[in-house]
Amino acid sequence: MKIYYYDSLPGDQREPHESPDPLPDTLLSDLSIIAGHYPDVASVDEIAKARSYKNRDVITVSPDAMGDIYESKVKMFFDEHLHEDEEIRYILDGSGFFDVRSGAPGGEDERWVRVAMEAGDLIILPAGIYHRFTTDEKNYIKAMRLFKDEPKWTALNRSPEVDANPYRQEYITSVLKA
Ligand code: KMT
Ligand code: NI
Repeated sequence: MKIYYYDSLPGDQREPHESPDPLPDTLLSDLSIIAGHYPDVASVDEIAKARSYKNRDVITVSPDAMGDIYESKVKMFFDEHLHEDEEIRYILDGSGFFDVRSGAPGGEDERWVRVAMEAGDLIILPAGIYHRFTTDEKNYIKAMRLFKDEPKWTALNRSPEVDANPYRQEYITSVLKA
């Protein structure tokens, strides 16, 4: 796992886009994100149990697995969005990027932070954080998606209305303290 500021320069979203700007050490905890390497599924089972997760599925995002809809799916995952639940992803194979928002919402210092994930990496994004996902230039990732009960991963794309969503407001008040 590697974490850095996204450079926001033109170019395909699947390129690394690594900015040289140094990242604050406390970045992940400031955003209330948990991320790390979990060597086996048994260690993921433990965290899932501790957080009362009961269900999971496995998704493969690749042209082979998805066929013609691959490009449109990848573009859709890259639309900035939030969820009303935590998003837990465990990478089983391949690699990809989760981008998360840092800085004051709508402020000049608001920037994308890119989390480059590969097999064995796990990320927990809190409810209400704006984020997006893309495959990298290898165009292949296999990930486990964990959820508490029913799959509840409706993506709410960024808009003034979603800014006012109670889960977004809770994240802003309790985590960003903005
Ligand atoms: C998401 O929420 O954007 C996804 O689940 C993407 C697929 S998981 C690698
Ligand atoms: Ni998401």
